[in-house]
Amino acid sequence: MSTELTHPSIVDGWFREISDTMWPGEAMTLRVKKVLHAAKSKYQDVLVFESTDYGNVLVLDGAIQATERDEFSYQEMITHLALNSHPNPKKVLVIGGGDGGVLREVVKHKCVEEAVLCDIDEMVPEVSKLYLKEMKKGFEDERVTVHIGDGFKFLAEYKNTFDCIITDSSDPEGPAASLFQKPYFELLSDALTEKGVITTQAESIWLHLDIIKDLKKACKSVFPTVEYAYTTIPTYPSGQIGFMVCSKDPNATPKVPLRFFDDEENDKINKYYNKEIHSASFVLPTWARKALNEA
Ligand code: SPM
Repeated sequence: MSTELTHPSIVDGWFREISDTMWPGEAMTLRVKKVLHAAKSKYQDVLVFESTDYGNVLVLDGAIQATERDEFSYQEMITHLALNSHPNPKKVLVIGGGDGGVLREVVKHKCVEEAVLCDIDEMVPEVSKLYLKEMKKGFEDERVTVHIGDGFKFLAEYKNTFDCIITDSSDPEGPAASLFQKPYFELLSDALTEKGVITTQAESIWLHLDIIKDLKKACKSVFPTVEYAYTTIPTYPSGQIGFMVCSKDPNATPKVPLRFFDDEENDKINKYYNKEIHSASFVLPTWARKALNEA
């Protein structure tokens, strides 16, 4: 007799994403068809469920990381904003991103010769390979190497190595908080080549302006070029999430892509990103622009 999996975040058939610190007083809810995986890894609570309308959903420590219906908007933007702001990215590192979605986007760039992923939690790639059929494609490219371990320790071993580094982190609570602070950006800068570019998950202007301001200050204390861009995504709190795009090149202009996919190719391989949205994603509403200009 098989026992159906359950999870405390699912009540009356609805998953509820509650956080009193990151998005107080609001919660995304998704209707659950079936729980596919519910377990504690060495580092976090890992839940995968099939939803009625958003496909399979990956949830870490109670926070939605990706749904099959809208994940592309986050993964395409965090990746192509970085890679298309570099003149010729050959070696790319992804910190976090164990679901493989960002890797899938990195390997769309033919100039990339090597893509390395470092995630601390081996359970995330494992469940992705089982339940997230589009995201797992990231692991299937022969240019990809996966390293399971601590991003800080991994980075400390590399100097002047990567052309782009993408940090696909969880929210800045607990261990992930260090990925939003100056020492981390110093490590990234050291691991980058001369004109290296990073993007890092940079939260929502609707909910986290103070976090974004502090993050921008930390980035600016290390990188000469720092800009905030964003994407829309229905299943992240407030439907919007940003990225800090930073370059070691003081003359870099991330708002204008240095490279782009031609329109025909773009429409075949990307669902959200295009060269127009690359530039448009840096245009902020007035209140957010004012707040971030002061940072
Ligand atoms: N590759 C996708 C992983 C997503 N990485 C984390 C994004 C954090 C988003 N913060 C909001 C999470 C709550 N839904």
